[in-house]
Amino acid sequence: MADARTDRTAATDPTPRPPALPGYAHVYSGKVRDLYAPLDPASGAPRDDQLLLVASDRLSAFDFILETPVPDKGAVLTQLSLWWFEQLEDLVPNHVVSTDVPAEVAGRAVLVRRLEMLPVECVARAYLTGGGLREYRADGRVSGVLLPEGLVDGSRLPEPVFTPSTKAQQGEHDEPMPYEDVVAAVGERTAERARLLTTRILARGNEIAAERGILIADTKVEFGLDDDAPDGLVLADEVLTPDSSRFWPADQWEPGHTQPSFDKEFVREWLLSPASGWDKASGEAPPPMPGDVLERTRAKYVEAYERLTGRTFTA
Ligand code: Q0Z
Repeated sequence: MADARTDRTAATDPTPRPPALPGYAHVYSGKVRDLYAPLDPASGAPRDDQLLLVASDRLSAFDFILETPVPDKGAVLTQLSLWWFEQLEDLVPNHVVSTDVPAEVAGRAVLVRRLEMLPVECVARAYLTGGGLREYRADGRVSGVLLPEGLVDGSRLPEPVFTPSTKAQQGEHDEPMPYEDVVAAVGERTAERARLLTTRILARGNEIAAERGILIADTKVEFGLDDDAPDGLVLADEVLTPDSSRFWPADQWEPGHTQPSFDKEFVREWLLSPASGWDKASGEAPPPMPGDVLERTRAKYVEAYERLTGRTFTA
């Protein structure tokens, strides 16, 4: 008989073990994704040149991983990221090797080149909100860049601004990292290239998304180093997904207050309403999502994918 105190598969466990994948060794798990190393068939040892990135259906809200997974979320985000890599191919090379992955994770996993990652979260902001807005209110700047006066929550910036942050430990929040610290960490040339690429990726993303009714307020990308790449940098991890970016519905954009989130609007609204019975300030885990909130949330991820790519999502 399983004991809920020791059974790590119990529904109450906040950190379920990632699924075992034959032929792969588990390397690391983030909040919503799992990382594996393919095993060399001859030696059985983990390869050191590749990784398998697996996106789960887990969803985080208010810094909690909700216990109800969102069906197909991992596949939608993986397919969206792959589509963006193609759209950005002329700007920057990427880490993708193959989408030929084990059946258990088909559609939501990608085999990638294992790179030496920059020790920096590369963030760019096209609209002002969140931490960027807090910085602006303090001294009129974000990440040292002087902005026009009179901007409010949701204002569009004159052009995307690079606002790098530190890579926090699991459970901690990233903190703003002054550009000069990025230079100290990776060198002038690489810092400048990362800044240029990150802002270009967001600008290109918004050019494409705006035609399809979505604004991308900000995004976080990761780069790996590769001596063979034109500028030494390779775009890695996921790119321009709702998990790595703030997507806003363009038709509801109204600077002056917090913008609704394209993907998490329904789940956040429900969690904050009396209907959920949850008190954000309690520090307790949120209750399981009702079916209608779950279905509407799943539909938003699929809608983002279909609007952006012009493709129909098929699981
Ligand atoms: C990505 C992450 C997680 C998924 C390391 N190409 C690469 N080479 C080396 N390292 C990475 C990559 Cl993408 C890398 N992450 C973030 C964590 C699941 C992605 F648990 N960490």
